[in-house]
Amino acid sequence: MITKLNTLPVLALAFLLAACTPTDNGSEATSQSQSGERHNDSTVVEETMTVYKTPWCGCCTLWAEQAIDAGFDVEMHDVESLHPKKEELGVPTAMGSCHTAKITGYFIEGHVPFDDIRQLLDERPDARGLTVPGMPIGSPGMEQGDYRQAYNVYLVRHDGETEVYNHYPEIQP
Ligand SMILES: [Cu+2]
Repeated sequence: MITKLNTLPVLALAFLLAACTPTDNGSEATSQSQSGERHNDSTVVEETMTVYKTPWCGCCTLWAEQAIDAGFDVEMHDVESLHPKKEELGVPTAMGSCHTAKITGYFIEGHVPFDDIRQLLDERPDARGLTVPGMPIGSPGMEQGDYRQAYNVYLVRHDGETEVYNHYPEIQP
């Protein structure tokens, strides 16, 4: 039982990394026009957001670049393995994604939309952080045309309990 639980996150992570690489190559040409969008509502966020990612993760970089465009002060760190950081910050293994960020005591796991991070910093709930598990198509940094699959942003409480913080419905272009 224990060995099964231990191998599962590793397999999930390998899948995530494999899934990220093709989108990286394909989206390089389009990332320019996307980051050229104007964000009129973006007031500067004072707190620095530290982003931990593996060197070969393209969608992680796209997300971090969009965070900068959205007014966040971003510091990027390449790491060989994200597991120690996820463990330190209390990201539930079943709810992980391709990159892990930290801002004022909260973790931000995966492709979390930036308005949700702003809301978190405004509300300051008693929690560990926010996560978008996996890598949903159409989340920030995971754009594939105009399609968006439905996904949830989860708030992870200190006891490990999770609740839906925001829901993004499917968009069919
Ligand atoms: Cu990703």
